[in-house]
Amino acid sequence: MDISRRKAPRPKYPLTDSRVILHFDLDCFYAQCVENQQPDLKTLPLGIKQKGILATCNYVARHRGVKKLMLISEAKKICPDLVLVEGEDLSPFRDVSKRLYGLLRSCIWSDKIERLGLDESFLDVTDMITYNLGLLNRHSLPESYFCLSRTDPEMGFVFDATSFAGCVHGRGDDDGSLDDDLDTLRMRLLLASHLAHYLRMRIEDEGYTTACGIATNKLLAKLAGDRHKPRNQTTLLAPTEEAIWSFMDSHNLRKVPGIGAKTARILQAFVSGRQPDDPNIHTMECSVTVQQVRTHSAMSAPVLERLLSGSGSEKGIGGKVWALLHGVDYTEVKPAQNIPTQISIEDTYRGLNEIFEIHRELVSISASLLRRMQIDLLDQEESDPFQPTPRKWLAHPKSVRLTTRPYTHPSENKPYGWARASRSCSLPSFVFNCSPTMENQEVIAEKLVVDVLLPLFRQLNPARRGWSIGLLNVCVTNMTDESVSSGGRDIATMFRQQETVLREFTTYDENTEKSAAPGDAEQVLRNHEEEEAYPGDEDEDDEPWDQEPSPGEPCPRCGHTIPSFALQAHGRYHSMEMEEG
Ligand code: TTP
Ligand code: MG
Repeated sequence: MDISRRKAPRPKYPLTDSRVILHFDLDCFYAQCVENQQPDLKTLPLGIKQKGILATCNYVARHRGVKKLMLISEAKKICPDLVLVEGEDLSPFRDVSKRLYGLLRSCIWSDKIERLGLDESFLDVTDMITYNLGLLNRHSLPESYFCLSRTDPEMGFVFDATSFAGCVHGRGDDDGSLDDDLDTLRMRLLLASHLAHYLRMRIEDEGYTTACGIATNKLLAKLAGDRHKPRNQTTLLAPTEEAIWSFMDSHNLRKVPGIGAKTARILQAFVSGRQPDDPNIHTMECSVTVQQVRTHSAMSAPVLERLLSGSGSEKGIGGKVWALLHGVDYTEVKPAQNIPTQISIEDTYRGLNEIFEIHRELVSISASLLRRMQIDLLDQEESDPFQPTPRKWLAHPKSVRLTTRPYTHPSENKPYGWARASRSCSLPSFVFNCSPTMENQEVIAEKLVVDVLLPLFRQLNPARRGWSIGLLNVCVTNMTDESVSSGGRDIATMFRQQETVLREFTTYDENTEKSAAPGDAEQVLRNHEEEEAYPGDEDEDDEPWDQEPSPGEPCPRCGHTIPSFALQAHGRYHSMEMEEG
């Protein structure tokens, strides 16, 4: 093997002038949200259920052996007094997530704060650290002051700069033998550890505990934060490449963000001398460490490229994975986004065959979608009731996409993406005329279904009947940010147009089976919003842990083994990760 081909990737930034990245991860997020609503639950083992699995559980339950993504039946066996709370309605979690993200965002100087899912954020605080390092008085380190504002010296906190806040991985102790470069890196990270602690306490004031990692890139910060959980923080002080490699080497391959289940399977097969398509490998937990792969005598970026490239894999995958194995991550913290990239609502069914059923379900999904669009895309500023200011759309999705999938029984074990088919077209502008009243939403949803979604449905399912639809998903996407384009449509103008718009199709609505009685509409929304229930099968949905556990199936995105009946719900978590990210 030509040794130069195995050369490790170089970090882009000199280690002493590197970025400072914080990674926050809320502890057992859904469980904390529920505990804050019902504080009595804090001391009890608590699980949040979605279908037949635990989306998460609190740390009291974890100490009793319960794990995230466990089957409810299994968790109940381990911990019979586990308290279960339904976690299908994501709205309360979204609300808390937005509030806490807003708090972090308001504390940093740049807009470099990137959300990952609902409970994780990366912050690039390099500017704040460089500024505060310049202010540090080396002669009075124990009474140091961290400035949180460049203009208001009163805004800040006192801290002891002789030691790190929280845990340190690596050479955190100043034994007097540090050279200047290492000393600078150490001081930068030390300051960051105090900033992280301050931010964690601000979040605790809001009732939520977090784990935080502090390091010089996103990959290392995320891995460092995982070291001490819950309610703790870890700074990675790794001043040399070797120190970074040694930190990386201790991790299981699957723990490395960016290395998915498929990649891990191929690499595990390679280092253990098996074929990647060995069926045993498919179901096996990943047991190889980064070290086993990184230091394997035949391993290199070109070898990784050959092993991992194939249909669907990105170009340059070998170099990317080689870099990750060495703790090198050039990716920037993406600037904060006010708007999601897409919004989708879906529901699953036990085989819809009649067009009136499909029509009815599409209207209910569309009404939920319109409501979500209003929450996420309308300017949230409260208007003065006496002088109403028009609320603006922050973004206009340009496209709408319908996805359908035939029903299959869970025992058929079809993978998540099996037979999903999609069609898109332009999103008609009348959806932006939707006012917050329920009646209006139903009417506009009806028009969207008749004008757009049913035609798309017929294109996707050209047979005249016998569709047995198992899933409907409606997604608005292709957002145009109005803050950077022509200045946004204002909703008052829309209301002025509304009468004309509504007149066109009010008659039609009155004649349909589902008239837009407010009570009905509300009921429909509550039942279906972002849900994947099987209507008409309440028994099974209510007590899924009474069922025989169905065989698990590895999630194609994260590799966790999920029971087939819960795969849809789990898939929704991943799509949320993409939307929120
Ligand atoms: P995680 O951060 O993975 O888990 P957590 O916050 O519950 O626990 P930890 O203390 O280990 O960080 O996920 C955040 C939330 O996302 C979690 O509370 C529940 C939800 N979730 C799902 O709904 N489905 C999933 O498959 C996963 C992994 C998480
Ligand atoms: Mg978490």
